[in-house]
Amino acid sequence: MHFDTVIHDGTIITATETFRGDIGISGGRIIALAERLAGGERRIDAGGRLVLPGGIETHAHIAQESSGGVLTADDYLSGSVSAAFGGNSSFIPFAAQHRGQSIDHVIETCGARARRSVIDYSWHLIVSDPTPEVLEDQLPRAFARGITSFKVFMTYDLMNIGDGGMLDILTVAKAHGAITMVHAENNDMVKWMNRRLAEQGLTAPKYHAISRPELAEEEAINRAVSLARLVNAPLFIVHVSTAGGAAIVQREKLAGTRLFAETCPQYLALTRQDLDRPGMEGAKFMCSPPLRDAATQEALWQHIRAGTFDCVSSDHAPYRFDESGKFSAGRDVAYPKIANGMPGIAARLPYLFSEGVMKGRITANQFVALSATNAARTFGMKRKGSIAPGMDGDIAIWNPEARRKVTLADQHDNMDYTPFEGMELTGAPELVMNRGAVIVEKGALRAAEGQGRFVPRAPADLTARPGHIAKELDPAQNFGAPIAARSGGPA
Ligand code: DUC
Ligand code: ZN
Ligand code: ZN
Repeated sequence: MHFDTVIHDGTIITATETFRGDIGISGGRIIALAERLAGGERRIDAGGRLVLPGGIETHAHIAQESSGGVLTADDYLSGSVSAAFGGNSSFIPFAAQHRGQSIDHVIETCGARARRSVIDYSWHLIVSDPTPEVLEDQLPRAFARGITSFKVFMTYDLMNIGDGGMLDILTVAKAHGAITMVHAENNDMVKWMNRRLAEQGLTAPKYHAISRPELAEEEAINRAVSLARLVNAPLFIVHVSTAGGAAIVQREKLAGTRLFAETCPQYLALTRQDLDRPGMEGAKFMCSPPLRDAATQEALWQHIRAGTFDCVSSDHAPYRFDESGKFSAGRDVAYPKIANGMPGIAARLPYLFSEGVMKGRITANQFVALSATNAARTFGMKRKGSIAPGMDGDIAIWNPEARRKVTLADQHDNMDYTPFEGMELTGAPELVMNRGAVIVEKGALRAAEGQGRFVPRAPADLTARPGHIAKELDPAQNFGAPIAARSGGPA
């Protein structure tokens, strides 16, 4: 057998197995796994270090305009480089539709921007304007191109599509084998809190955390799940930040609901006290949903360990601490006018490895599941997320003993701060590959701009999520009303 590359003597870790051996790669794919493989134009000696599937980052805002017109600081070059240094071989940023835009236009714009990526990519569509044309023509065209997931918002006046809009999207998505992702926060609760805080002149960044109560997330997750259950459509709850929200996900998974969920490192590493820093420093820690408290961190770790979450994603939303980002509406503005989000695409996996695996909260196999395998299955990346013959040569070699302090320079992004600054982490990805090509090695970038490729995706893997048929949509129980047939069916 001819190998372009052999990775020799690795401790190979998948979501289910750990074994010592060699990996043979040819034509960008893994073609052999064995205790020992001879040959290879290039031989990489792993020396027993951990050989993992390259991470798949499924929540990143890259070259994305907010509804307020602010562009995130990372484009597809800097964003993908930062992801690669963080142990990722592919990512799925968002392609955001703003009101009045066609989905085809959004995909074309993102396609042009993504040509600079150094890692493989796809997009989740954000749908904010579900007109009949979008639902009937444009989304089906996107699915046919292999874009099989999108995000909707239950909050923000310019993005929120309402419960009826969500039912329409869930139904169309299901009919085409796509999965709907949701930002679940109760819009009216948040607006009510904003009004009360403004009336009392409470406008500093720390009040952002108060303005978006835990109950706003819990109520919206519950409602989103009910909407998805009505039409038996798969649903993915993004950035779960509360113990109550996680408990709903756990309950529904036990019941077999077609439900998936993620949480993010910032909800494990930081708290609302971080928003209470001097001056406007707290703005660096503003994201939505907001940071919570130590008890929540503990509960989220328990849910990670117990399998409630499918992914731990970064929600990389890079807005610089200047007029191009956080302060695009001015320096001394009230918190609702400060751009919402924080960077973390390079820190996601080192943080999860250090605090999760090295501190004994999760196993290395769980780390692989949370960082790559579940993402590949949920978002239909058939050749990614594991180490097996036939899979892409997307691999990260980790040194579990490397110790370092997080610095801005190590993030390799286009930001002027990292919220994880100064944290001491153990374990780091030292070599990263995408489709068999080394993209990061010995702290240096080896990838050429634009070598990433678009990945057409398949529907979500719904194994072990049988779902439920609502009586009122079951033709055997609803007097034969053809609601299911029109919607693509709840079965
Ligand atoms: N939602 C996100 O997913 N990221 C940034 C801000 C937001 O509201
Ligand atoms: Zn969101
Ligand atoms: Zn996000």
